[in-house]
Amino acid sequence: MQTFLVTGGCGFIGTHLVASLLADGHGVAVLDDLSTGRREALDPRAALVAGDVASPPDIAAAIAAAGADRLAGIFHLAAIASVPRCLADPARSRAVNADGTRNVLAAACRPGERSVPVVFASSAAVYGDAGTAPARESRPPAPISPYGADKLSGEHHAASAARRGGGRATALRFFNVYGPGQDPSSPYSGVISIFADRLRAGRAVPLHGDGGQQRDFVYVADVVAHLRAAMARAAATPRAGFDVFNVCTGRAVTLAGLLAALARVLGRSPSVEPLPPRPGDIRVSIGDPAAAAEALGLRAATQLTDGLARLLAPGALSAK
Ligand code: NAD
Ligand code: UD2
Repeated sequence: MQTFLVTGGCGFIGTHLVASLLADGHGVAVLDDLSTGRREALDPRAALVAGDVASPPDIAAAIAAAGADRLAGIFHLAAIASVPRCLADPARSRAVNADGTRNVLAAACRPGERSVPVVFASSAAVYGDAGTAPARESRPPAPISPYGADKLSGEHHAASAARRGGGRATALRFFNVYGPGQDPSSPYSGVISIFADRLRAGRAVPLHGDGGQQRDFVYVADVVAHLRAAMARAAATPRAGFDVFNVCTGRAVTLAGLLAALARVLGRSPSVEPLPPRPGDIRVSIGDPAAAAEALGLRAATQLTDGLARLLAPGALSAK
């Protein structure tokens, strides 16, 4: 049994990660400011510290709650996880998504002391709108939103802290994650949960732009498997350093194609509420999963129709 700290552990991906760690008998402490996450979504076996990753004392309190001596690693997921929200408040985006990551890494990688590995959520948004070929990690980043720029800045802070402090940091660039527990009532939620919720209720789906936007949708259980594999790899790698891997399927789906797939699974034809294109929106976002497959030994294998069927199972499509 090991003990881990999960920042953002009350959120969509965080609650799935915490459940997976607890199911394997590990101890878990969570640092979450409950801005989008919900206390009730967290398994009571995890210790919750309500606090902010933008505040170094809050991070220290969470590490103390986990038990500094027995802490095996930090999964850092806390962020403002929405492109429009970061556009609306770029100062807070920077404070949480860039400086928050710097703070977590500063606490984990301490020159001359025991460092703990950090695996953290970066984003496909760091690539920006870089064309139709699947993005490899070596593609020069070109973010087009404060969200993407601050995620990239978080990567740079993590890399510099790991090199300087002798620790190990792994950035996972998640593409578009979906699955049970993503709150469909928020306009800032992922498109799949919003579309599925509206379709199931027989309402029109709000479609920004022409529906030709392409995304690489990755099922949340596959994301959790990548997080855990990256932590296991970091723990088994004694040398200090920084790695970055995409978490994606390599398959492109247009929003129009997504609507058709959802309609098939639900047996219902969609009506659309047309909306203007969203500022800061990427047109095409597809990743190359080869580097993660090679280094971590796994692939995001869940097919979209299987993932949608699990999402649409009774009781699954709601904030947990
Ligand atoms: P989420 O909003 O459901 O979860 C984020 C959690 O972090 C919430 O519980 C929230 O309350 C908490 N949080 C936010 N700001 C905080 C702060 N300052 N201090 C402490 N806690 C804070 O989002 P999610 O979809 O679960 O995303 C998790 C991570 O994955 C984020 O870093 C996000 O940027 C990244 N990511 C998500 C996707 C996706 O498709 N969902 C894609 C790429 C990257
Ligand atoms: C997602 C993640 C973000 C991130 C990025 C990686 C969410 C909420 N955000 O941003 O964290 O790291 O992927 O590139 O998961 N759309 C509609 N109607 C809606 C909602 C969205 O048409 O009601 C469109 C939107 O304009 C975009 C696409 O659907 O073209 C996907 O939007 P999103 O908000 O689900 O995700 P994205 O790609 O902006």
